[in-house]
Amino acid sequence: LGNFDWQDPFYIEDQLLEEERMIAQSARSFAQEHLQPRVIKAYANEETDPEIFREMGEMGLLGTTIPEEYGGLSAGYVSYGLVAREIERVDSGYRSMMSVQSSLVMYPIYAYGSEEQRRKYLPGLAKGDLIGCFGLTEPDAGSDPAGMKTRAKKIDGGYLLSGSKMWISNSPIADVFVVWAKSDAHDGKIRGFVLDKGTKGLSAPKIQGKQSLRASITGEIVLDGVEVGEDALLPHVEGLKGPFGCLNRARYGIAWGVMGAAEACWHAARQYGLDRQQFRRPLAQTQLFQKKLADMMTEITLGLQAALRVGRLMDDARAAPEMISLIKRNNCGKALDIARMSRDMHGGNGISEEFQVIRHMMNLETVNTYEGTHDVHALILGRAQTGLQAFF
Ligand code: TGC
Ligand code: FAD
Repeated sequence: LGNFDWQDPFYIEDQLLEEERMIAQSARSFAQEHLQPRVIKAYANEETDPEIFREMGEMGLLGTTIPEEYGGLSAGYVSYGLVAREIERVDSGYRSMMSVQSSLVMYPIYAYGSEEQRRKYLPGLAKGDLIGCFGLTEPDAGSDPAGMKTRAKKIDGGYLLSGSKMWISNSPIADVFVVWAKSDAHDGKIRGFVLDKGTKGLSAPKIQGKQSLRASITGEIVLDGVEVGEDALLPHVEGLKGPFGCLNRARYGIAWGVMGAAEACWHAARQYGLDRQQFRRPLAQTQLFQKKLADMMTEITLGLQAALRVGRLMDDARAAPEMISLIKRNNCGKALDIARMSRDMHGGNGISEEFQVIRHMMNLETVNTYEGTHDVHALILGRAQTGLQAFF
């Protein structure tokens, strides 16, 4: 029989290719050296340093799966997931910045865009010289994006866009806006548009006062009669499968990312339990404490193994959206439970910024909600096994 490694019970590390291990290692060094030292202050002050995009770009962490000829890394989805895990080990907000840029902005431009759009935007987005955002959610259309009110009206030589988007990561600092609207020129079907910052009628006010994901800036997108040319339309997709094609990738990355945040909380709880004495012995020498550590280890190990399995299927082009719903939902819910448990195991210190677990806990509330809430993914999985849709 083999040895047991408490940090990696199923030898996930062994199941990775050499290239994947190297990408994970460089993402880890970057996250620990460049992101960890600034996150406590950034979160406290609700500040996002846009320079982080350039730093991630320099490390090759933006557009990991996009071909090299457009500035990406031509790596697979397992590599992308490993990057998400390492960044989210520090903070879900930083992972959010990376995953919006990679899966929700670069991917649709690559997959649905014209050659001109690819060449115009992808290299700058990969370097982090350009910052992107993705506008699907609206004030009255969140879980039900088919209910969106944003419209694209055909005009001479292009389109007139009107409407508003809500809760959009990166929007106040974005240069490139991927926006979804119902187009009257396409039978009212949903179409994607790529807009440039500075276009008349386009603005992106910041949403202030978030108590979660404070290191990642969030805003609205206001489209007050924005005129764009034909070249702004993403030509190669129509309908909800456009935005969902991007969400599949981002949700998959989140399933890895939240396991990074959960690992940070687990390791912190273990160390705290070894260091802190009560009743003349370490907290870690109590049955209740050890049971909680065992639960954390179990859920994280299973969650990582599941994410790796789906990543391999993604790389083989065999992953179904329902598999992604399963791991997004499970891993977010479990990570949130683990963060709450770790907060509790730290006692009073658990509420202090210094111990960091409450920041992960607050962040994971958002991650459990965005990209399809925990319950919406349950309904997707319910429909998949009964053939009955229970959304309405
Ligand atoms: P439904 O009838 O199920 O489908 C409509 C059309 O869309 C297609 N489709 C998919 N295609 C590819 N992948 C998927 N996962 C797909 N899901 C659906 C479907 O095949 C159909 O195509 P067609 O050609 O037949 O028309 O649509 P519905 O309106 O009943 O949808 C229900 C539901 C709940 C599944 C869906 O609307 C949903 O998932 N809602 C959640 C919304 C959501 O995830 N929003 C995310 C916004 S972006 C974000 O949160 C970014 S945060 C990023 C960060 O900061 O990290
Ligand atoms: P609602 O849809 O109103 O849901 C409220 C509650 O009702 C939830 O518990 C939900 O599960 C439940 N519910 C909804 N429908 C049903 C049903 N049929 N049956 C049972 N229960 C139901 N969006 C973007 O487009 N781009 C972004 O970059 C982006 N970034 C975000 C960043 C942050 C910090 C946050 C908080 C959100 C972001 N979002 C973004 C929006 C996010 O995707 C939505 O908040 C999410 O999809 C849920 O929509 P909602 O907030 O309108 O909630």
